[in-house]
Amino acid sequence: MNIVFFFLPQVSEKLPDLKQRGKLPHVQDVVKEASWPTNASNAWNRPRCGVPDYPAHKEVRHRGRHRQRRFVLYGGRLEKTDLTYRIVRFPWQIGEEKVRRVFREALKIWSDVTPLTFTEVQGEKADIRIDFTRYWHGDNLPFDGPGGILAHAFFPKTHRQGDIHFDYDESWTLGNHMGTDLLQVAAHEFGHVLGLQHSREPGAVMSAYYSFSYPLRLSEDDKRGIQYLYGARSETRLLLFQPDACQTGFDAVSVIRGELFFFRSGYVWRIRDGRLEAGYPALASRHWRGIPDDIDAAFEDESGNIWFFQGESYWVFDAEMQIKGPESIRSLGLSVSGIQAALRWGHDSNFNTYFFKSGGYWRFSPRDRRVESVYPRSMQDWSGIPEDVDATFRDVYGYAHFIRGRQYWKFDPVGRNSLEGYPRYIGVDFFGCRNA
Ligand SMILES: [Ca+2]
Ligand SMILES: [Zn+2]
Ligand SMILES: [Zn+2]
Repeated sequence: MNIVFFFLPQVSEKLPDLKQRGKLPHVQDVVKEASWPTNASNAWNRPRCGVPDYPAHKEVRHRGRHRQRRFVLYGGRLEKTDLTYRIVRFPWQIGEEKVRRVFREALKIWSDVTPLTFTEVQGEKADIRIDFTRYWHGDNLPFDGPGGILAHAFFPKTHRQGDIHFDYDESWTLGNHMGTDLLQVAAHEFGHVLGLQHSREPGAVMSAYYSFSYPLRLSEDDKRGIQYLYGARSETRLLLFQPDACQTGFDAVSVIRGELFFFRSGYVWRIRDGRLEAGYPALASRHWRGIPDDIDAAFEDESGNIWFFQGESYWVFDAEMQIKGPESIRSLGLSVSGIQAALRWGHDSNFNTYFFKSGGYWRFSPRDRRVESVYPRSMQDWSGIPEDVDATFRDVYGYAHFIRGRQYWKFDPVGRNSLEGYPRYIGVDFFGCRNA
């Protein structure tokens, strides 16, 4: 069956003369794209998405406490959250591996804030199909050559659900102004395939008009829209997997303002004077908004700021206020990503801090914000400590603790070796668990 066309003008504050309210067809079963008159004003030629804007009464209007939501839903969502995608044909300007990376990145902004997952498949059926086509290409929604319409996509619960088409005739490019940025357009079209309509918020990824803004990130409006459809990621995930301190290992541990904080999978345990504080474990995001669920390492610097690390990025907080991040850890002089542990080792006046990863460590000066060398030193300097540690911290007496799995080693700052009788179990010594 072919798709029925109708023409629906762009409703825009900037083009009040073009508003044509009134005789709009029933939007209930609209499956089509708009086609634009060629003799209209130049405004029509602004590069944009080929999916039409729907009239205002389809807009979901909720009054939040502070601001109105402006995202628009088409009326459905995909019925599963673990999705596959396939790239059928590629643009000629960009190498295939790079194109793959672009689509991964464009999907990630949606999966970062929802329970959605995306897996690329090749040569088999996929939930989302990405193609580069020209002019008439089989869906009654022809492209128009260079400029004008850049791409279009089909909403959930329509008969071409999951299809995304890019106009092959655009000069696709990445990260510069020499053409049309594939990442930006792809992120937008994925929003449609997942069920989002155009947003009226100018800076939104889901704005109908092409824009170029790096780094690519969802606006608050985009985020509310997609979470309205699929829910938020942390809630769905974390409520399922609250770890048991007697049974789990830890992502990171740090003393913060004299109290000991253990981190695991988005949760934090807070220990003061050897006792777990009431109300813990709690969501780490309650204290530090915006840090990832799976941090790699944390430490408190000499001015009491707390640093969090994850993958390529780090964040710095002054108490609960973020003052930096996400920043690339490369700016600290590291050439690896995913450090495993961070230790502030207080016996020298430079407040040196150590980063650990896979049998090596780096000395870092928080004052200079720089590791002394890009090359790691050998873990043999830490006598008796295993090569791969998950977390480390220094206690108030000056002992360093190194954690791996559910066990820890205690390191003597004077003798510079691991104390006898270790490793011991964290659960038993810090959380009062009966046995390990
Ligand atoms: Ca075009
Ligand atoms: Zn669009
Ligand atoms: Zn098409």
